Amino acid sequence: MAPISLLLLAAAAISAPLIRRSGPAPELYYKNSNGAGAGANNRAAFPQPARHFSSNNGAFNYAGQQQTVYGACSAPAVRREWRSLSQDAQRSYLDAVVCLMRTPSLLTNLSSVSRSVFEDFSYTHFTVVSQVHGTAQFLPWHRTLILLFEFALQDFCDYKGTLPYWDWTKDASAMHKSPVLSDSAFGGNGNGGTPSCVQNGRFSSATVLMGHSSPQCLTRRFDDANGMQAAQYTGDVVRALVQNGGDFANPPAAGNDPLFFIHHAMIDKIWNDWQDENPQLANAYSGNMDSMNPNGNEAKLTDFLVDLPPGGPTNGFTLIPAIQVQETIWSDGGGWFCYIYE
Ligand SMILES: [Cu+2]
Repeated sequence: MAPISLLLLAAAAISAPLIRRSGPAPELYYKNSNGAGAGANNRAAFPQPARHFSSNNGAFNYAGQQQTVYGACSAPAVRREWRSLSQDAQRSYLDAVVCLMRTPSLLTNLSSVSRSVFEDFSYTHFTVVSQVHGTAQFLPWHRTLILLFEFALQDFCDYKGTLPYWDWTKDASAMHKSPVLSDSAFGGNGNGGTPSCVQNGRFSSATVLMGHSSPQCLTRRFDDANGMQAAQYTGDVVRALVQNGGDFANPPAAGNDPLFFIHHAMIDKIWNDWQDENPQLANAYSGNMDSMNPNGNEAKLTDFLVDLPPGGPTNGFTLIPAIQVQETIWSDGGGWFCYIYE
């Protein structure tokens, strides 16, 4: 992304009011159960779904899932930037994440695969990593993963809030001063050892599994040597910051770090902002489906989101429900997708 557009985004984030999608409905959007066409003229026709999953059969259960119908989101949840939450709200978010790390896995009872519901997310991400990075599904798939994570916090850990996002542009000039990376929040950089363990914050005693042969400390290795101006916030600089080492730097292991979810909420917000500024392109979707075939251009709005492969150690249990890309294109399109960013 060009530096200038990030500057504009940063400026817009400071003063932007809450924005509902105002562009055209995706042409391929589902029709509702009465057969009525989708779109603004049929707004009231579809009920809000019981959007949370349940676990009463010991697995992620999507029986309550209803298809997304554009315009059916009448009361969107609002996601806020981390530092605009009260201390109490920050604490309850972190409490809920810790709780999810202590909630036994619903995908498998093999502790070598996934030990908790939190790790069900990092395991799923780990397993399908080549199909959801460097591919067309990057934005819709991560949008959905973090939405399900938000639901899991609410369903399994009684979390009353929404998923916060981390506007890292606010921290670009001094990452080590970020309140996100403070003692009372997500903790800061690793200790520089091998592994470079995070030793402060709410997750200093957590152990992580994906991408490691056995459980080990959560690791980070940020490069905070050069203060950055927002104008210098280029892709290379971001890579130096987050890809210098540690779990977050390695896509298969990235889901180990609780920062992953608030970081992807920021990415998701940027997608939203871009759609608002480019309504004629807001439904655009194309590209390759596998990072091993970068020139493929086979992706379609009717593709289903990538899920765990059949078989494997989870005995057919999966996290990602049958959702088509077109259902995810609008964060407040309807059904489960009913949130906006402040
Ligand atoms: Cu990812």
